[in-house]
Amino acid sequence: MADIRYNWTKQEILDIYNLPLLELVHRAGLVHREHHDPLEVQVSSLLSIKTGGCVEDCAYCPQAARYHTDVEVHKLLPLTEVIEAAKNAKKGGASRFCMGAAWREVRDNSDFDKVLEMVREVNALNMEVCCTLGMLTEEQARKLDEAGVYAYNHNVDTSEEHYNDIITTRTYGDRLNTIKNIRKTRMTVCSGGIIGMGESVEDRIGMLITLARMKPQPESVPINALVPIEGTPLADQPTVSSWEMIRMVATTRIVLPEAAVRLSAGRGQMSKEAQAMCFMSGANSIFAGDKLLTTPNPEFNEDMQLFQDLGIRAKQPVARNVAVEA
Ligand code: SAM
Ligand code: DTB
Ligand code: SF4
Repeated sequence: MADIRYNWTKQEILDIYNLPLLELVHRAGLVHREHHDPLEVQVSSLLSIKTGGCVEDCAYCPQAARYHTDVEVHKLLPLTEVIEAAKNAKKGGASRFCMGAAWREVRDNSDFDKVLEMVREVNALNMEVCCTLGMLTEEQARKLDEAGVYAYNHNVDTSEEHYNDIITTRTYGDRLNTIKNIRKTRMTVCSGGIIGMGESVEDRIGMLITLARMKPQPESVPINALVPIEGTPLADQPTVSSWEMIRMVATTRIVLPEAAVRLSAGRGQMSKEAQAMCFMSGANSIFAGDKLLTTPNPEFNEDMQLFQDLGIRAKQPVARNVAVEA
């Protein structure tokens, strides 16, 4: 698209972020309408296929082994359980099924082979398959692609400057490298971050610059509000205000005009009206289902009621390597 810019400066984005809120929402809405159907929202469903016991030290994460959280740890789920969950998600109206694992990185072992089988089977249900399994080599990315993964989620999480305050067991460069490996395949890139981790507005903008300078830009950008978890170093962070979430979504929409902007974690802390303002500001994707990976999410029926109240339609899946069911 001719009007995608890859050379945004910090000051330009800062000026956008700090516009009077109603002006910002309006401008983001205009960009949104130019590039997307404003009444269509993509619905993803999440399943944690391997929970807890992770060796990394991500300060926000309930699944890091070193923090004492009350997350229910389990090994890789059996295939049948995953397929059952995917079928239920599809029945509920989700077009994308996202499988998450509390791994630092994918290892070439039997668990990875099992995940590849899960991908093939979920794909055969005519759903877009998404995975978020940690760092990947080029070879592993290729295997996931061949099994039929539509999108791989790997968040940059925050700005490069703030990264070391949040995670020390890997670098920003490691993250970018995995994203490069995803790009070498047909998989689409899903990458965003979290607000409410004690970062400055400049850090939020820095994160958006990282994403906006990627060529091509990520197809999907999740914006998470921190869900503070007892036992993690970020447990006492104050809840992100809805206004900040709306500002962040609107700014993301303007600098990443083609991406699906996903209103991700933290939606449960927002009113229906605030969520509606996020949709007006360019959010066009949500996680639905009563659970994210380990924390609660709005009830599915509640979301469908909200869609009805706002006149929103759930987007149909884009088929990949799939024979559409009769
Ligand atoms: N282990 C893999 C990784 O780190 O890439 C995949 C799973 S990890 C849980 C996926 C993303 O969930 C993280 O990058 C982070 O952005 C988000 N996340 C985790 N805990 C969160 C929390 N408490 N609040 C908001 N977002 C969170
Ligand atoms: C993303 O950016 N948000 C989702 C998904 N990618 C995998 C995860 C949110 C997790 C919130 C905390 C939890 O439920 O454990
Ligand atoms: Fe592990 Fe991912 Fe949680 Fe970090 S975010 S501790 S890598 S599961």
